[in-house]
Amino acid sequence: MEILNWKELLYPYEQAVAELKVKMEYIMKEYKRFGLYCPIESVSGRIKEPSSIIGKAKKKNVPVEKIEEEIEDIAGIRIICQFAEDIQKVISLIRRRDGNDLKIIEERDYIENTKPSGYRSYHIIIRYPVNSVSGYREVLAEIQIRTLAMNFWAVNEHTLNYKYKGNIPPEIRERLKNCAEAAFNLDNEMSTIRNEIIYAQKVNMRMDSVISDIIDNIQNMYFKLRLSDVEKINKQFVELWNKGDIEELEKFSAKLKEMTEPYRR
Ligand code: 0O2
Repeated sequence: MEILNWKELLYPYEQAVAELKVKMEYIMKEYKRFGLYCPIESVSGRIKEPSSIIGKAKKKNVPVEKIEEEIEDIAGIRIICQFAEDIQKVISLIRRRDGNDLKIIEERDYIENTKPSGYRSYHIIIRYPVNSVSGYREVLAEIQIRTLAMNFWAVNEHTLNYKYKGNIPPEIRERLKNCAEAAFNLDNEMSTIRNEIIYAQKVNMRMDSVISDIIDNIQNMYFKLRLSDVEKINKQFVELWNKGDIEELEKFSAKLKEMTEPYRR
């Protein structure tokens, strides 16, 4: 195989992964900012190792000069969702960007069409534009979308595949298939209490936000009011906090905001 300038080859992929990660993280931030449930649990990205690129090129009979065109996952982004239903939402969010900041080349649904190994995940192959000081380029990238349970299985299976160089012993393969089945059932079971969990997450977010507002306001009062008055307010806050009633805490927070309004001008 011809010698490649790996640094030069991989740089635009590195940039693509970094930009795509930031874009996904901003989607997450936007959901949080509006107090909405976010279909993305976490995002990660990686550049494929040169040894792994060479291995894949050899396996697929791809000549060096065609690596960039034919190895689609040199740049990879992984989006993890809490629930199987969220995957569809994430797919829609990505499809909406098609023709804007990325171009969808292919979609592979390994959830509907589970691989014989038991692998489940949704893949979207994209073409992504990279602008750098050396000019404009387009690179291929693979976006993998899967649930926490699907990921748990895939990460462990990948480790075993690496150890056994793709020849996992049949008894372990069998166990992995059982694990894939268990992960599938876990996703289904979790889906039945999805609404309950989403509601609980929203209440937790409201609680975090109201408590940090109250603490900020009380903090400011220490500079403006008499110490004994602030301590009285602090005591009321601790009592409400112990009760844990979100509505009462929100009313209390609104009252404090009103009280501190004149100092903020
Ligand atoms: P890595 O180390 O994760 O980068 P192929 O080699 O034909 O299976 P192809 O044609 O590039 O792969 O596309 P495919 O099948 O969509 O798979 C691309 C990636 O999906 C793989 O990259 C894995 O990350 C993941 N994947 C696919 N099948 C499996 C599987 O059975 N188990 C696990 N754990 N992951 C899988 P790489 O290059 O194989 O590996």
